[in-house]
Amino acid sequence: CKSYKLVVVGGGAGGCATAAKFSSKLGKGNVAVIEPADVHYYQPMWTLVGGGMKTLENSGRPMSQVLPKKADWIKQRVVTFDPHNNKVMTEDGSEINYEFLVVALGLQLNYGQIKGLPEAFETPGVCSNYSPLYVTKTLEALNNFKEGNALFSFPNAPIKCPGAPQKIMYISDHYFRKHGKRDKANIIYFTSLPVIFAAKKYADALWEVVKERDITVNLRHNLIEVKPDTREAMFQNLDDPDNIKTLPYEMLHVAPPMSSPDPLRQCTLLTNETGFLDVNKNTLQHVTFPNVFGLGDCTSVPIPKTAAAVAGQFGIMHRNLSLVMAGSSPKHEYDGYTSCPLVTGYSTCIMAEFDMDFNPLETFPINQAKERRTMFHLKKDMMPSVYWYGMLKGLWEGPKNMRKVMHLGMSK
Ligand code: FAD
Ligand code: UQ1
Repeated sequence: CKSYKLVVVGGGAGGCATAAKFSSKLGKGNVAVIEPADVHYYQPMWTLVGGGMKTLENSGRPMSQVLPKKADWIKQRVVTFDPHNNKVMTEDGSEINYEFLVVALGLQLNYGQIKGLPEAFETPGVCSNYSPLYVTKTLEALNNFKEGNALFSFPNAPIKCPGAPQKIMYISDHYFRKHGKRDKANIIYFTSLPVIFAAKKYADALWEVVKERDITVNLRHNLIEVKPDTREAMFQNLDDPDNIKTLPYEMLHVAPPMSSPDPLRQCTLLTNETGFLDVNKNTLQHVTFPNVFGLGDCTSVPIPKTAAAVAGQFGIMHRNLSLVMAGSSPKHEYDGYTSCPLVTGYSTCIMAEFDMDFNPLETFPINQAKERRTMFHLKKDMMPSVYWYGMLKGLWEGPKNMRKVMHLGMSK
């Protein structure tokens, strides 16, 4: 049975950054990352892959290349947590002991919860930017679109990058215009939420975008079934559950329901009532096990889940964990910073950035609710390098310092 000073579960955005930081600090043999995947994907690129601006290959690197050399990579899935005995179990039956644990498992995609959807993915026109299995079907659906309904769904569950289900809709609108088929397309957004976007400043801007582009928005509607044989999708009105709308589709883009991963959800010692890792939302330390920290999509921190948020959390988490390792208590506090680059076509983007109260927390001293080319290039051409060479090496903690400089020290 192996034993480490620090075990990191999950080698995605948060786990990889954490392993890089602590393996360089603690040295070889002291840090392990448990991660089953062969490929590490930069998921934020999938919006662009769906629209044909990047390829799926552009978005992935071999896991062996991105995980830090000084950490031991245990290529396994964690199946059980035992926080009272400071150990985790992996699929092959091994036990791994830790002094400190960082949980960064991300989210599980539950496509199977929508009746008929798994079968519908085998047919043309049904796509999803959320999975490497289905993201390349999005461009195919756009290419093959002739005429009819193009439907875009947002599920009745917390998801990562809550802007992504509508980003691809704006890209599709632009694609249809560029290819002279916009007048043949009826674009409709169905969201389970009561709002178009959580932060009001950007929601107001997005309502303008949908109006201008002639897009229909149905709030509080949830995709419950897909019928691939008749090419129909069924949406339930969440405020009037007996009211079910059935629409034919030519294209259907689905954001699946998501949840905390099963192995974590099953360990109720570690999770809250909704199944997420129960951490203090400011210090990121677990509420009952002080030697456990968490960051990223799998935690209970009440903010929209994004890689930008993971970057901000990482800066706080690694400092607090270092303090706890040294026998002291956490003193750094996360402000809830998150960012969602709302791509609105092939050359524009609204750069939403806000705090835990959904108040804007913008990096640049310009109105970021406006659609801009500069922000599109930041998202498409600059963020991938920030991610691969900054974030995954434990060197990027979000744009906080940049924001302070840009606002001459007067921003939070
Ligand atoms: P992840 O990066 O998802 O990593 C979780 C890791 O845990 C994975 O490597 C997985 O293999 C591993 N794992 C899972 N189960 C187990 C197990 N049992 N044992 C061990 N390991 C396990 N964010 C932005 O900031 N900006 C954007 O523009 C943006 N756009 C997005 C667009 C799309 C289409 C998608 C899908 C996401 C987007 N995001 C964006 C969100 C961003 O990708 C995530 O918020 C971020 O990756 C979360 O990091 P994480 O470390 O919490 O989880
Ligand atoms: C960010 O920090 C980040 O993390 C790496 C992202 O993930 C890909 C983002 O999409 C964005 C927008 C940020 C925030 C950075 C700036 C400069 C606004």
